[in-house]
Amino acid sequence: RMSVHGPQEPPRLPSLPLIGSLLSLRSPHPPHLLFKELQRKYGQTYSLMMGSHCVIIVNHHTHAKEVLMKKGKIFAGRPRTVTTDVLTRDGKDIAFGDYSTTWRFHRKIVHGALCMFGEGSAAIEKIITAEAQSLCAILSEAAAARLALDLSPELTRAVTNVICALCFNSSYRRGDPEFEAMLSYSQGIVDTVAKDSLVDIFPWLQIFPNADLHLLKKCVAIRDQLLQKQYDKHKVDYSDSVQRDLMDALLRAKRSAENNNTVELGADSVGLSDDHLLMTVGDIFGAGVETTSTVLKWAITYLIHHPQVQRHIQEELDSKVGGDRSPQLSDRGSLPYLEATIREVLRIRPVAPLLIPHMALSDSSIGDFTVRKGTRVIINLWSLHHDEKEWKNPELFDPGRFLNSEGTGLIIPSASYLPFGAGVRVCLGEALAKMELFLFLSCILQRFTLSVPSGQPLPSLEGKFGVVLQPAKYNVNATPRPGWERIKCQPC
Ligand code: HEM
Ligand code: PLO
Repeated sequence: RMSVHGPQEPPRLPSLPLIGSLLSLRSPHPPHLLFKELQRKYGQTYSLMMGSHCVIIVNHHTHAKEVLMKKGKIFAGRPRTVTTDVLTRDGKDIAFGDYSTTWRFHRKIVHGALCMFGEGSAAIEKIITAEAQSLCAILSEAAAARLALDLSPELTRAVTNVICALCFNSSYRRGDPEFEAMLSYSQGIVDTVAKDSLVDIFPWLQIFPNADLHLLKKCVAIRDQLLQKQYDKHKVDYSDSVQRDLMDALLRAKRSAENNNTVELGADSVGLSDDHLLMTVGDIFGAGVETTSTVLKWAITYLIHHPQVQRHIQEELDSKVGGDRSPQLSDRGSLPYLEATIREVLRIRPVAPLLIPHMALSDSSIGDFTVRKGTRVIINLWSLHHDEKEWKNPELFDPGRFLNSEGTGLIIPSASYLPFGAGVRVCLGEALAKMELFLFLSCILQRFTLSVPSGQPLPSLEGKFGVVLQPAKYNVNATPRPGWERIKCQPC
């Protein structure tokens, strides 16, 4: 659709105060659903005012890819907001920090460290597998005691231990008070940070309940203490000759910048201040915990709704892995149905349904629409993943979408699929997350069948919108599969 009128503004919503209050008053629909609905009236790309900020909402994959990939560098900015500034000491992190040389530098260091300790290392596979096995031992215990279990804290601890190993070379035991503290502060942050303001809203003082800001500050203070403790420990033990984890990698970069010792290249000037280091680790730790555990919870929720999918995965596991050993990463290629299921979970319930808001760093355009520097751009991934033209019956959970017609090979059936974003701001943890999802789910389903206790309703599929889209909590029965009764499930 070429415009004959030259540059034009995207359609703009008229009743701005209404939208603002809809969002802040928790309209019956969370913003990703509301924004999808508004397409009917305004088209796929439209704009609205939030306070004094112009925000463009993108609902279609062609415009989304233009923003993220083709013009990725122009739209790589991040707007600053009150809550993210509290969390990140004014944007000194990767996810919420604006595009800058400091940001690029940190992304590079983290990327390198994740390759070294994550994707590329056999050690991380061992760590994940061990965590998966000890998770299974807990399920086994509960099954023996005929207890239904809220899996959420157990999954979170397992995932936390993986990211702890990567960031701090440490781990938490069950019942560790520091872990319990972490659980509750992190939930406090998820509940309050970028709340409604991923679609950054109105003058904060008017709509932001003080109680929320207070809670956020309290939770951030506890988190910061925890990060600081790890930082101090690492500084004491640090040696140039061994890099144990991400913290060491960052410390090494800092030391090396300090040794350069010129005024221009000092550690602070390239953004290697203590604050930057702490906030970067905090990002990876927070993202590492909240995203992966959320996807695992969604996966289990959908598996409980679709026992036939569970059976199909188990049959695949039985025939390709068997019962004598745990699944390993090298099995990934021979378990396409499990991979397809993971892809479908990431489609139907994207962790970050609006990604993180982007911002135009210079005047530009999206399709025929002009976009001024400073405009915020929200990619509605929910719309992409539920586009009826791209996905048949989009609310139906069907892993088969991601398989070829013989059911033997994986496909991406639509261009309207970006669970990890794309381009300059693409997720840094994609490879790690996929390893974890595969190893945890395969280990659990090899040994157990998951269901809700008889008489209980199926868990809700409606997510709670926040900085991540979370499923509600419920209890699960894990029934050991034949041959996987208690004794075989002890952690090795
Ligand atoms: C950013 C998805 C796991 C680290 C993002 C974004 C998405 C995403 C959609 C936003 C992209 C944008 O704003 O354009 C996911 C999903 C995950 C996952 C679906 C799990 C299945 C992880 C893990 C880590 C991580 C395990 C850390 C190890 C990050 C970071 C960013 C990010 C640091 C910010 C990147 C930037 O702004 O430059 N992720 N993520 N993610 N993710 Fe993930
Ligand atoms: C989760 C709560 C933690 O205590 C702090 C934290 C840090 C990084 C955030 C993460 C939270 C939520 C998920 C985010 C991640 C950075 C990238 C990731 C926003 C707030 C996603 C999905 O984009």
